[in-house]
Amino acid sequence: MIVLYTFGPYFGLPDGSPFVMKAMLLLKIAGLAYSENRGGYGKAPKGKLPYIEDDGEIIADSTFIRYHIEKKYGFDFDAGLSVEQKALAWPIERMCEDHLYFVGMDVRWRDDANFANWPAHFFDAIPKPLRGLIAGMIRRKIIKGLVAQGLGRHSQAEVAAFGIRDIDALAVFLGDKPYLMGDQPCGADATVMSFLAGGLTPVFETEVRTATEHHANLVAYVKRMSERYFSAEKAG
Ligand SMILES: N[C@@H](CCC(=O)N[C@@H](CS)C(=O)NCC(=O)O)C(=O)O
Repeated sequence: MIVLYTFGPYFGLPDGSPFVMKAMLLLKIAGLAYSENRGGYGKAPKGKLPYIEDDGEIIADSTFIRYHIEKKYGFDFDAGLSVEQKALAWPIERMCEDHLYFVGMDVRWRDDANFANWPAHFFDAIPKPLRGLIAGMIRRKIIKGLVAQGLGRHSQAEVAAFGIRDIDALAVFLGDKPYLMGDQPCGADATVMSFLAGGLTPVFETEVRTATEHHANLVAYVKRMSERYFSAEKAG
């Protein structure tokens, strides 16, 4: 059986990482059984989760996992989509993964209140004298990464404005369709659902979350996808 390496359920979500959630959804949409392993981070070939192990083969990165499913299992995530819809799916996914993701990281790790509310607790298992030091070190490393990426150079209000722009675009694009491209979920739904669900978690207080909550179609979409793919599971 395929093994998916995950972080585990956080923030009331099936996994704390939107990329891991995307991989879960891809496997579910393709109808492939998998087991989860929460102990793989230290051995992650690219230093990040998710990755999968399938019959001895290791595939790292959610998009490469998608390609693997398509190639090995012959599953077409974009069945029935026009050439134009397929072309559009790619920039929508890139906006979520390469822009909205960093907005979310900024909100969780740079904002003091949000950091204290949850990311700080990732370090609870570390004994007290070291805990604050390590948490501070990791936090600084992540913020440095956000500066290198670019978004971390802007004020938190400017970053939020960019995030809201992404959310508004997703809301307009989804419109009153049940799924991004119509009546059935496609590959890009795995991505969009994961990032929207992550952004809607009540754990973090953000203008982007409020903006998302104001789009009834996005809220209903997350509920629809959740019920369809995660209703049997209990998120932590
Ligand atoms: N492009 C990768 C991104 C994966 C990624 O950024 N994973 C994050 C969690 S959301 C991670 O493992 N971060 C841990 C680290 O950077 O040390 C994918 O699509 O799988």
